[in-house]
Amino acid sequence: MKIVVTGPRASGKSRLIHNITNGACINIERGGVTIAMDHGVADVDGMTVFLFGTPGLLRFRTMRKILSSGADGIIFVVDSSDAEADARAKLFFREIAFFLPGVPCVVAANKQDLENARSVDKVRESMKFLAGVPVIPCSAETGLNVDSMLRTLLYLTMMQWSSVFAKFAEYSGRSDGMKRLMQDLKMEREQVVGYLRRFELRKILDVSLGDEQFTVREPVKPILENPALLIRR
Ligand SMILES: Nc1nc2c(ncn2[C@@H]2O[C@H](COP(=O)(O)OP(=O)(O)OP(=O)(O)O)[C@@H](O)[C@H]2O)c(=O)[nH]1
Ligand SMILES: [Mg+2]
Repeated sequence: MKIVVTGPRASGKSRLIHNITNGACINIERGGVTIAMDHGVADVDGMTVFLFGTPGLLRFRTMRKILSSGADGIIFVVDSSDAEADARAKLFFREIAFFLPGVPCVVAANKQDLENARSVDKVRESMKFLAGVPVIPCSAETGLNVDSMLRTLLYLTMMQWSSVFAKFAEYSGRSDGMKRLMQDLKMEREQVVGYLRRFELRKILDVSLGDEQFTVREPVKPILENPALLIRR
């Protein structure tokens, strides 16, 4: 899956990706400020998660647009300890809703390890625009709730695609796999090929277009069949 990590400057996006990937990530930065992107790959129960962190300076909008393209989920990071950044967060929230309408999102109410961190209720009260989106108290510094926040998002993402993924599971490895997908999803070949390519890139499928076949990759099978496994811990 492709997950974009966005939010205003200094909210902790880079630190969060560092935490999720145990430091196995790149950050293109100058003086501690991201000027291009963060990138890291994580494995969650066999599912490959490609993380893209955006620059938090307003002027890098084009970079954020490029990084957001095709994302399956959004981690929106806010600084729970800095109420003065809330107005900026609103601008970034509008921006990501514009780039990725309808894409599942969770809010990381970050920096909960700090003494002056606000509770989730207070964060919600101050940032009304977060209504309807899960807000999870976490700390990129200590790792508090980082795993469950990511799992919640992956679960929401899997649910969003559940009707398509159910068909992937049903027709995986079958010689008429592609034809069946076209029939069941009522789609043209081109569209189905687009889906197959999308989820091949995200390491959910192996695709053999010549044979009109695809297979669900072994490590993701259990989650594809039962996404609730992601959050049942
Ligand atoms: N105490 C504490 N500090 C944090 C946490 N997350 C990030 N920080 C600190 O906050 C500062 C900014 O963190 P970054 O991860 O660089 O923030 P960013 O959102 O990537 O910033 P930009 O890329 O400039 O937009 C750094 O000094 C981090 O060490 C946290 O959960 N707790
Ligand atoms: Mg950064």
